[in-house]
Amino acid sequence: MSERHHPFPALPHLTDEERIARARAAYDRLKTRHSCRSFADTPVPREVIEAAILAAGTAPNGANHQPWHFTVVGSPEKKRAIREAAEAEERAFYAGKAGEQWLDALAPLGTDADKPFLETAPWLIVCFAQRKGGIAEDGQTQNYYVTESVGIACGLLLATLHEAGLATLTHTPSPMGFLREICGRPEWEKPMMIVVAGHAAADATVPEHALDKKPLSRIASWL
Ligand code: IYR
Repeated sequence: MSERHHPFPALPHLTDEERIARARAAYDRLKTRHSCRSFADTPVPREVIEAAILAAGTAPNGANHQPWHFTVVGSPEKKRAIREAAEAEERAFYAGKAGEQWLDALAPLGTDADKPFLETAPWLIVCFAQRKGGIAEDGQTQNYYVTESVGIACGLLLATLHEAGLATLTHTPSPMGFLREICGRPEWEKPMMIVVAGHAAADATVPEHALDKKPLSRIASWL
């Protein structure tokens, strides 16, 4: 038996010209987002992060189980613990665990095992995927399309933080099981990424290739 339904919420009444202009304006704003790897220690109000996480929580997801959890880390002690554990993994990664091909692919980014931004940035948002648990988070109920759901939620999180004028980084130390322990999350949750949020440092840069986006003709086809 189907649950009660509500009328579909009203969307703005726009002309096609207005729709085109809005879509282009959204693209113009989103295309200025780039991963930031050097953050200032300037504080950011907690309310910005709260609103961005609420936006992330609106993501389409499997059976509306909302299989995500966001642990927001602002305490210097916890940030230090995350930095130390992440750098230990990154040292092994850059010392060879990654393999030559991966390290060659990363060379243009100029990244290394040092991750000072994990302490400098005001907020680390650790994004967890709930492999099980359902909406009640019972740790047992089957969840669906978990990776897809959490991926979309993280996209909305990044877009909202960008819209709020913040610099962001998706940081993925590998393996990152240590995050479950530091954040005190249950074994059925899998850390997916750390979204680092704050203000870019005055000396922050983006690699030249970051501006090379594939043209529409390569990323879309029309049937
Ligand atoms: N986690 C490492 C390596 C890394 C991997 C990819 I794929 C990137 O796009 C960027 C970095 C690091 O953070 O340095």
